[in-house]
Amino acid sequence: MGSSMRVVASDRHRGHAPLAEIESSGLQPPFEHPGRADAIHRALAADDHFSIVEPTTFDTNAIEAVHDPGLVRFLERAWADYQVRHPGTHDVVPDVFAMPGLMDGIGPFPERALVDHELGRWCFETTTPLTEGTYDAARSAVDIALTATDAVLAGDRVAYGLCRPPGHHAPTGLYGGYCFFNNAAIAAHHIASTTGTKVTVLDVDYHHGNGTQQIFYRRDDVQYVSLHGDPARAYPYVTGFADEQGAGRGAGSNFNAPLAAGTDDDEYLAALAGACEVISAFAPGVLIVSLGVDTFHDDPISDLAITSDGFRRQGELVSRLALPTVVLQEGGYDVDALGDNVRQFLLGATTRD
Ligand code: Q9C
Ligand code: ZN
Repeated sequence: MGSSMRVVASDRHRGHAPLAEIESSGLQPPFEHPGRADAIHRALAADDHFSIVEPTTFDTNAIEAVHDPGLVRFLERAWADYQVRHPGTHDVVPDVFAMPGLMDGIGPFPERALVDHELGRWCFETTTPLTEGTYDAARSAVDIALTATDAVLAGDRVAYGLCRPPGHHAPTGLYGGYCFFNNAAIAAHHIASTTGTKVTVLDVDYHHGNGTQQIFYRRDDVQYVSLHGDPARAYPYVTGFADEQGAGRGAGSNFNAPLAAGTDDDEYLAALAGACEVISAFAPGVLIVSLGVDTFHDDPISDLAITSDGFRRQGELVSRLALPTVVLQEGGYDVDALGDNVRQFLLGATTRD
């Protein structure tokens, strides 16, 4: 490798620090916690193939180009608003979800100023608490994604953004799945809208990136390609099936590869090779990788069987696309292996440098 890979990271992620998470109907310590990003940071800082830089600060324009501005305004003040009626609440979670069925036959869903009402309007599930520093952490993750993206647009062959919280479950107007702002989608739209270049988001996280799929489903300038646990058994259950292929102008620009439980390195790499053919046919100018390493065999919330060496092979395969590449962190919950697994993917991804 000619020079070290730029890693964009910030301590601001630590502000998002939930005490608990409702996982498979049980209340327990959160899988998505600050120790994750700290572990990745340590592993990359100890390897001189990487040089760690702070992000630039961006305003909300790039976020609001993808997300409902109402979601941004809500997340900015929701935790503080909640304290007024419920003083001392550490983890803010909705108790009522504003499901359309509540208003069936009555009329359009009303907008209300009460934060308890608004929580159920903007949040789609139970595992994603708001804490005091969540909004600042989510903004820092976007800053990281955009800083890594600008490095690639300025000529880096590969750059990595250590985003936390992750982003791929957040659609235009909702948060959930540990995600608040869709870092990868914001980066992809930023590239497509400022350069006119077609972009592919390749999502290798264990979970289907329902948010990224939704944001680009009707667009032909951003392709979404995902490998993930089959939603017939895996979160988020509602999306990620193979027959979701895009619509309107975006028909054919969405590709889902649902995988069986126990999928190993060779089987995964065969599916990834197929995904790379789909990407080559789309002919993007820039690639964004939503890098989840929760496909790891020891991950506590997933059921695939990828090894650390498998992540290096994934990176190598992606590098053969020979595209300017922005790698952004999504999931991965085996904290002991997390740093090395990310490092292996990134070393593989620089094979051609
Ligand atoms: N029983 C990311 O990896 N919990 N989000 C699943 C299944 C939420 C994962 C519950 C998983 C969210 C970025
Ligand atoms: Zn995941």
